[in-house]
Amino acid sequence: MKSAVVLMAYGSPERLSDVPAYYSDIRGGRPIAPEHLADLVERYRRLGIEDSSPLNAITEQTRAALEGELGLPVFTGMKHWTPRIADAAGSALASGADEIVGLVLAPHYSALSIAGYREQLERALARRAELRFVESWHDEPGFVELLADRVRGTDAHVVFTAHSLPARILESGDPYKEQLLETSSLVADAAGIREWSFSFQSESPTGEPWLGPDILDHLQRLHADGVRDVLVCPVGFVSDHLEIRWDLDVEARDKAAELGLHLERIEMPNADPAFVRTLARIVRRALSVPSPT
Ligand code: FEC
Repeated sequence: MKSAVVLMAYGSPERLSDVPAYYSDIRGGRPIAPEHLADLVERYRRLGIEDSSPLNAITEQTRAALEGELGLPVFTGMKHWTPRIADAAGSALASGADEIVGLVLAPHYSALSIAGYREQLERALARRAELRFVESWHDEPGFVELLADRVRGTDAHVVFTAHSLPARILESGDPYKEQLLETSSLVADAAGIREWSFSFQSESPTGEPWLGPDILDHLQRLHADGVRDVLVCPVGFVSDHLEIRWDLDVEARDKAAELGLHLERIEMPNADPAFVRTLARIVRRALSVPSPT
């Protein structure tokens, strides 16, 4: 069989003028309050996305490095921007692949996140190739070790974070929260960290309850408990993007400063060669090909 990889990420607008269409894609056509759109445009403006879009650039670096590591064609597909997942599927089929690994650059499964990537990919492939879709890699040893290396030796209280989701996911037995806590616990154990906790971040104004605690409230609680140094380890994301550079580096930092807390965050995995080797290992396993030891 001829194999290829479709490497999927959330996607990010390249220009401020892209933001309305991007936001509308995220909302799936549901209405957007003008003040929410204005607020999002302002966040992207202050991040300087007209000059560089970190998520898209890092995803391309990761794609190229993974292709080199695997010796297989790897195509990028974005959930909410271009190149779309359907474009990547088309390119993979055009390369002659009849076996395609679908890998999302998000380690934890939820019906409200990973399932959406899978649907887009399955629809585009329309059974023209065998799909080996990786549902979750939240306990992948290389990923756990990479994060453990970034928190090991700290004296700070480690706060693991991930994107929040509407709280209704818990009613359907969605594994998202459980997988997040499992990654956090594996990383803390591997690094010998005793003082740690978990909080969500990046809740969206959709008018329904989201999973908490949100990091901003959580920092307040930690401060009240006497914590003075915090190291944030975002386990639910793998690269620098709006939710990292704005929600943590601006909002959470501002909140910490207001409280008199010292807050740092780990470097994201981005296209770190050790991370790319871990992704390659996941792909090889999906293809039932042994990895070099
Ligand atoms: O850097 C960038 O330009 C993009 C950063 C970005 C990432 C990301 C990851 C996740 N999201 C997840 C769930 C939701 C749900 C909604 C939602 C809304 C937004 C909005 C922006 C946004 N998300 Fe996102 N997300 C990123 C960006 N996300 C912008 C819209 C405005 C706002 O909320 O500020 C609510 C949708 C709705 O309204 O119905 C739900 C999850 C992840 C992590 C997994 C993944 O990466 O796929 C889950 C990166």
